[in-house]
Amino acid sequence: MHFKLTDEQEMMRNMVRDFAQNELAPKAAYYDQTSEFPRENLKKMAQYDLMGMPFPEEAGGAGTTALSYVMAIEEIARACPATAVILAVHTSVGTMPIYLFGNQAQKEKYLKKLATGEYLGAFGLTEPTAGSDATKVKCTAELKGDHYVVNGTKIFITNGGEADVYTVFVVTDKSKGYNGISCLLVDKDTPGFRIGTIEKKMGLNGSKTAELVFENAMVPKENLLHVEGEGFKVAMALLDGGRIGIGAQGVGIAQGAFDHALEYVKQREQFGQPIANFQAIQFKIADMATQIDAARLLVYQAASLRDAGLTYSKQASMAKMYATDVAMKVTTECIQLLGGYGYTREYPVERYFRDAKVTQIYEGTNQVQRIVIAKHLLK
Ligand code: COS
Repeated sequence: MHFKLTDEQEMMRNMVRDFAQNELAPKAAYYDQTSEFPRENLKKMAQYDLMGMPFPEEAGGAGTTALSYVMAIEEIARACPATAVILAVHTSVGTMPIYLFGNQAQKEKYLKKLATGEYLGAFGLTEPTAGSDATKVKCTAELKGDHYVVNGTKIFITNGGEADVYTVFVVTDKSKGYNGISCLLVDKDTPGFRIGTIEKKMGLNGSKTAELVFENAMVPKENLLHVEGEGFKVAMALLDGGRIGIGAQGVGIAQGAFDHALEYVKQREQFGQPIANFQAIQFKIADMATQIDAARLLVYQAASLRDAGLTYSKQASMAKMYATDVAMKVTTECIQLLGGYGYTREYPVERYFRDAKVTQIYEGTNQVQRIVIAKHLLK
């Protein structure tokens, strides 16, 4: 086992760190306060070849490993968590399905545009009655002639209303349970498809979360991804990869808040000295740094298994669960370290705290991660 990054990995991480700190961090509070979608950040990330990191160069991507990908997501989340989730969803569950399961025509139509950042991708699985139990999808797709006629709604869709193409999970055969779920690629201007409610959220305000509404939406039958009835397994396989990305986001959020808290305790004086001199503070920062490193190692482990072509479902869930719990714990402690200032918008730690919360919820709640881990242990 090697715990040291290669020179190439170090270089890539430093490049993304500099980019994120210089170009993304200065406007993170602005996007949080205005809820404006950070298009400008996406354009910059496209210029740095970050929009299609894991895809081969001939497909418009950068051909990076999963390990380098998670390091990049971590650095972007450390600077601007909302931008990190837009990118992570676009890449790992928005574009990856087309790369892994798309046919030649679908790849030609979508992959390059997504990988170069000309298009933005999204993933539509959750419904009002199907979240943790993804088998209970009710959105229907009936094949009539050359089109699937789609009816139903999807909720809590990251990049909803901003994406150009959506990977949407639908029931094509109700009698077959999860073996009757299929996956369709839905263009944003599909007749009968519209964006419904845009959620007002506690955090990650720069990223859009929307309802997708299908009213006799006409999706061309050639937009079926993979084969009918395999949609549930496609979704589960994609979520394994997506979860490593959310774990990386958790590490980045924790590290971003910690960076600010560490600087603060060195500057802030009470009782005639910097509060960093007090053991009560030192114990807290030691615990936080240890937890962040442990989370980072779990995320890197899951990504390395993926790079090695080994199974990584259990480790992806462990990484996602642990890293996002650490993000919540560390951001909470950071507010405590800053005291009254931590609770104000003058300092960014309250934003990291609000951004952290949803990482324990999306791409499978952390309770779901425990179910996945236990399933692997007990089988
Ligand atoms: N990769 C590929 N296939 C998988 C898989 C994975 N990671 N996990 C399960 N499958 C397959 C199984 O092999 C099984 O196939 P067979 O019928 O051929 O045996 C099938 O899918 C059903 O698997 P299982 O019985 O484990 O499904 P469950 O309904 O018990 O799964 C959980 C339960 C909770 C683990 C699953 O529904 C889940 O992960 N839910 C959370 C979904 C989620 O993250 N939602 C958030 C919204 S999307 S952002």
